[in-house]
Amino acid sequence: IIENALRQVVDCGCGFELFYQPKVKANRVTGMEALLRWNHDELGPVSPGVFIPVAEDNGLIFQIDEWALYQACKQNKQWQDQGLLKIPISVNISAKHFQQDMLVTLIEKVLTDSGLAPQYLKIEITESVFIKDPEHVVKVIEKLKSIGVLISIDDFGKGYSSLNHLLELPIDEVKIDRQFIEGIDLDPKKGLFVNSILDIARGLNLNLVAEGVETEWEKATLEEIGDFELQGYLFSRPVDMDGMERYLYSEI
Ligand code: G
Ligand code: G
Ligand code: MN
Ligand code: NA
Repeated sequence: IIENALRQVVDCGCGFELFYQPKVKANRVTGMEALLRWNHDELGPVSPGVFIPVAEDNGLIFQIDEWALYQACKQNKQWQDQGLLKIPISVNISAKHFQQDMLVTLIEKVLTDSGLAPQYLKIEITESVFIKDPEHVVKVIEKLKSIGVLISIDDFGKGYSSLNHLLELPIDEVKIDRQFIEGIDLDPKKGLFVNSILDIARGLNLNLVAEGVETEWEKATLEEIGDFELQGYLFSRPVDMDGMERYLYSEI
């Protein structure tokens, strides 16, 4: 059922909505992540955690990621043209895309068509991209870097993490997985882990994001440890375009 419904969405280009979640540092918005939302007439809201894996299996993911990329870049450019903050927008791109050659061409085209400067687009990838054909993946990432797009490693610490990736790839940012942030104020081991990643990130000159910050205690603990960009429900849930626009207006 999901598969057929997804096909319809992709064919008509309707049914998806892009939501946005701010990232903050020192109480200022410093970036935002674009997150797909899908509300189906009969199925109701379907989480990307459910439909992205289906789309990865049947190949629809290419069109879905393309739609999100276009939407995110056009929207960010429009906000910049309205005189709002010039901040990068982060877009999640499936590992499947990194096994292909067309991603670089696609991103160049999206940037040209939207008029967004490349330093305002950040691509989030998870380390699962390196399971298959890692040499090719590295080449794709290097090409993206040469265009001027920023690269972020998402969900770091979960699953297939390897410090190797931080050393060998031209990345700009690491996002520490939510599991290490949740209750960091109560668990010294989590603090230790996050502290070590911070040391490495500093040494490699990487931006570091703490994901899933939900409480003032977690925020305070992170601020004691060091200089992070923070993202999570404490600041804002992912919100629709109007919600994000209000958020951006409140910042100027
Ligand atoms: O927003 P939420 O927590 O429901 O997202 C669940 C998962 O779906 C996350 O892993 C997120 O990265 C992924 N996701 C959200 N939007 C997109 C998208 O546009 N493309 C891809 N490939 N994944 C997305
Ligand atoms: O895999 P990825 O990091 O792209 O997934 C991001 C997902 O995490 C989004 O779907 C978003 O809805 C969710 N998220 C964002 N902030 C929080 C938070 O503070 N707590 C929880 N539980 N989930 C969050
Ligand atoms: Mn993400
Ligand atoms: Na993540």
